[in-house]
Amino acid sequence: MLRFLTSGESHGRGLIGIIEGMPAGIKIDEQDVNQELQRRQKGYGRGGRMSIESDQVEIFAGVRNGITLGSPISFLINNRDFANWQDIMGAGECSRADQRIINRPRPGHADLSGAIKYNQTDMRNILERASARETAARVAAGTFFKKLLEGFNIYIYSQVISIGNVRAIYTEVNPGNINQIREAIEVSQVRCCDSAAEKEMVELIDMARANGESLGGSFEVGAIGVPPGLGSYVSWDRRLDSQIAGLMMSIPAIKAVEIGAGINNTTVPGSMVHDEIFYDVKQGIYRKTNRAGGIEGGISNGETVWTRGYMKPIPTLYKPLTSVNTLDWEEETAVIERSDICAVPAAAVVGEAMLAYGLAGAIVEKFGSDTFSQMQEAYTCYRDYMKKVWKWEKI
Ligand code: EPS
Repeated sequence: MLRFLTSGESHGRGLIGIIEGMPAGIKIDEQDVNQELQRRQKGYGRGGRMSIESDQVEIFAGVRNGITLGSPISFLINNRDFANWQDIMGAGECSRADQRIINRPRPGHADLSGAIKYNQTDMRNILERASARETAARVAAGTFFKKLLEGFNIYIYSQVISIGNVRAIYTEVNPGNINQIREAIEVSQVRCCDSAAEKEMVELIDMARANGESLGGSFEVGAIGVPPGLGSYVSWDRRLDSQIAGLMMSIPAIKAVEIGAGINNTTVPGSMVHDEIFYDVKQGIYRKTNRAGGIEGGISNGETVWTRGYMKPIPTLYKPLTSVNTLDWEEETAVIERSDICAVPAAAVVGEAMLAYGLAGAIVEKFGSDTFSQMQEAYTCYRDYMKKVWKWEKI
């Protein structure tokens, strides 16, 4: 079983990740991870923290000479900002801990619900872990999962679909255009391949910043090259779509998820939803549509697996909403914590890591997890079975 854990507070010493269940024999180094971390830091509308941090990973264990050992992998991402916070957020006695106390919870963040749950009068003890800073560790872990998937010719992509009320013209990603789309998205300030929409999104973010507002939006994350047969309907918790939906929802500020065109599919009759099945001797079994998002009955069907995450506007507003000071229960405005105006592009990169984790877990479940090469041999046998029995030519 593949699993991972992260630890660390936003202004503490750093973030730590531990991955258990990765096979031996995967080639990876710190530069691979750092490239992913840099992608997460980008995005128009990101806050001042991104000019302090230049996220770099140190791999502590589980990798030797650039190859995974099969043992637990651990890594560290130092918080450069800790230099400014060590007397406030250090593990030992802090001489300035009382200087950044929070008693005016931000509507929409974990401040109040977390303080109630953990009986914390200083809500900084909540927001430090609830912060989206934690997602840097997920992206680092996601690099390992992506490397595993690439050994099976499975590639992850993401694109921003909307920011606020600005919606991009949609371009479906497929094996034929993924490299070209990825190039366009990587140079976009908002990870959107519609340059006209990108311009409008940037303007909208500038307006939000000027008005003390924040913005949410939506993004698509997908995986091409996924073989049929991952996940299962036999038990509720093995359905691949429910696993992926949960992983996307676990990203801070995500409040809705759809698998494939799940939302639009509710508005049209069945004959316009379900992806008809065709066969010809050259292609084998194929489909002309993929509104199911590559998953039917909780099982991957060999089409692109795609999902969309819907992100609420970030709770910190520089024109704060009404809240309560929990010291005297008087009505006051919520605290203002340095924050992003819009982090939808960053959330898309985090979504890639979470989708990669879900699919890597399903691959490990189906093809084993001790040795990368043996998993690939098992996959070759599976592909032969798919071709021979199911006339499947796509993988
Ligand atoms: C973030 C780091 C945080 C926030 C932001 C994202 O750093 P700081 O709190 O020092 O500014 O900027 O987190 C949030 C917006 C949030 O609401 O949690 C990061 O590294 O992505």
